[in-house]
Amino acid sequence: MAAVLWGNSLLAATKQSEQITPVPFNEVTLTGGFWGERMQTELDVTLPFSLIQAGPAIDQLRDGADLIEGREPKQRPSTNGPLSSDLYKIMEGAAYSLMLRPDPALEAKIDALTELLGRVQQEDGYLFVCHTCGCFDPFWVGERPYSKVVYSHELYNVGHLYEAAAAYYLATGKRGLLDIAIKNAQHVNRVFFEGDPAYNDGKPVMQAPGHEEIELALCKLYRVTGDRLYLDMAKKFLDIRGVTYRPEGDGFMSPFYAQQHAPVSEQTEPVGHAVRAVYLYTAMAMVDALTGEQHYAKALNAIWNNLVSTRIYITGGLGAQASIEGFGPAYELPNKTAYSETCAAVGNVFFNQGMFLGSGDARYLDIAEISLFNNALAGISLTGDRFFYVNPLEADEERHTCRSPWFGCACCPPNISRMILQVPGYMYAYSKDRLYLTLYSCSRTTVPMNGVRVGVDQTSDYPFDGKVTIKLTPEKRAAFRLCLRIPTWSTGREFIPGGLYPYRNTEKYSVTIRVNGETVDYDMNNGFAVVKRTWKAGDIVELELPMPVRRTACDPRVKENEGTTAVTRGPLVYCAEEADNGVVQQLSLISDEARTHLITEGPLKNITQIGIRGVRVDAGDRTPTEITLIPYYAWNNRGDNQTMRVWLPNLIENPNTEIRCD
Ligand code: FUB
Ligand code: ZN
Repeated sequence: MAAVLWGNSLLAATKQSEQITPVPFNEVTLTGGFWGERMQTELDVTLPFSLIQAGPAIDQLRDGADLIEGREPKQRPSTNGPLSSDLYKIMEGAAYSLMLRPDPALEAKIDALTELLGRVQQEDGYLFVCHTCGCFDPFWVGERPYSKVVYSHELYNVGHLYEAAAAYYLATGKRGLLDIAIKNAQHVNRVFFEGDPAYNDGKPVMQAPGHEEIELALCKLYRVTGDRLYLDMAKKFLDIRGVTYRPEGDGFMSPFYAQQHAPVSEQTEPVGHAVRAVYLYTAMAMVDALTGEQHYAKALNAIWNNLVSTRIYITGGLGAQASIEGFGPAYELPNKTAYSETCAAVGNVFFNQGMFLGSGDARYLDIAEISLFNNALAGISLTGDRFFYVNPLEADEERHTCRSPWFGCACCPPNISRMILQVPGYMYAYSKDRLYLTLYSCSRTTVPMNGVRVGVDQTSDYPFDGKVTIKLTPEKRAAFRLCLRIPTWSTGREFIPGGLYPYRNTEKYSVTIRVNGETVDYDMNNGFAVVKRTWKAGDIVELELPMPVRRTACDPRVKENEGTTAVTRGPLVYCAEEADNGVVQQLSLISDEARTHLITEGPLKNITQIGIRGVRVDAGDRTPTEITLIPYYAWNNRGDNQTMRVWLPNLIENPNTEIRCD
């Protein structure tokens, strides 16, 4: 079994000044707190629930296998192409869970599914049940395998299979699923880059898939097998995108939809379908990291800068237009009709985590963090068994939103689920003489610093409290730099880097760091407070990140948010919900006066809410009121059809504004 586990994280570029290695999620123990609770729900509820919900995807494979083997299936296999990708994501999540908590029954289920996949996979490695068993809609997947690469999802599906296979191999050392993935990847290489007489008249297909995913998955296959073929394939798929083929038309045939309008190394803005885009950018960052080259760095920097300054929601969500599930023009960020698909926020975390590991710059973690805590987490209920696909920033009496137990196209539930399982892997990283704390949480790990094993024990009520206590236990005295992430939201003038969301109340707050009770000086470097000293067992570091209630404005070019304010605290975006406030479209903010309150019972137990002074306007009457705000991720957990609003009319700076009750 491979000795090194990178989880979903990326190995950093070797050409940067220092190589940053993330501590893999299964080497970090959650010791309670926010993520401890979420992980418990994930393991106890979400995973078993997802496996039940994956019934149709499993039936599709079973019926397909029966048909292929000449038996009468229970029913005709479904023609829904992407179904198996959802199952693969669940299998990937199951693999992570097995690393955290052994479960022989779950392992047996994954083994049985592996066996089923082996029956469906063709002798030559092709794996897409719809074509193999002849149950397909040619409009979506073409008449023959790989005859409609622009939409068919054949490569998207197997990409998720590779991710599952890599994870399951690392979790169990079993090769079954990995061998299926390898057999398929070698087949894809023949068909797309060499020519296989059985496909495309023997000519190499040489076309990038219409839904990115296989590129980043091939990088993972490379990492577990060490076989360079897969990294080369990932790079080839990236380099032919927008070069060997450009669709023409609208919708999914637009050249922008799947980022095929230009060679990827020349792209400058995020365009098209948001999930496709962030999977592409993640793969570009991974390939640069794994090759140690900077093929895509210029493009990635341009795309990232444009993203954070013109097209990201304050919740970290991506995708303003439902019609393409993707990006609109700069500053088009509608609230009620925001698409902000859960998968896009999950992909945004992958992308930004990769950008951090390639650069050591904490700005990327600021974006990863707000996408995770706000848009991504909103995608799953607090009970772990209800989901959002789209994540609007406002719901009114006409446009309600309900959580759903699953979806016909169920990409989102297993995506947020597999992400939560990997969150411990986003907490620590290290380089030769730097120990990075990147996401604060109650957790414990051991990090190798210059050959000395250093125990780290962290306690914190983050994200509700900015105090973090870290106990260091090096095996022997060790000199290294402790790098504590200082998020943009804590001291800067804005919520996230990029200029879209400046704070209205711009008081300066400072960070305090104490070592063994004494305040210490630190250097700021790339968004980290760096404390350099020789550490000994039992040293206690206390970090205090200021976490006042902030009123956050929006760049005036976002017309939708004119005259409004969002309330944030720490990395969390807050919202007003009907369950606390009645119809929230009647509310406006009139003062900065705010107080926080920890909820101790009910569905929102352990969540800090905010009370802020406001006014209710109903039938022309203005009534002063305290507006109750809860974290955006926690909305719609107290019944459906709630009105909700993130951006509230702001009468503080604009006292004469007429209040709209639309
Ligand atoms: O096409 C597969 C997935 O379904 C996409 O990533 C999502 O946006 C949804 O359309
Ligand atoms: Zn999705």
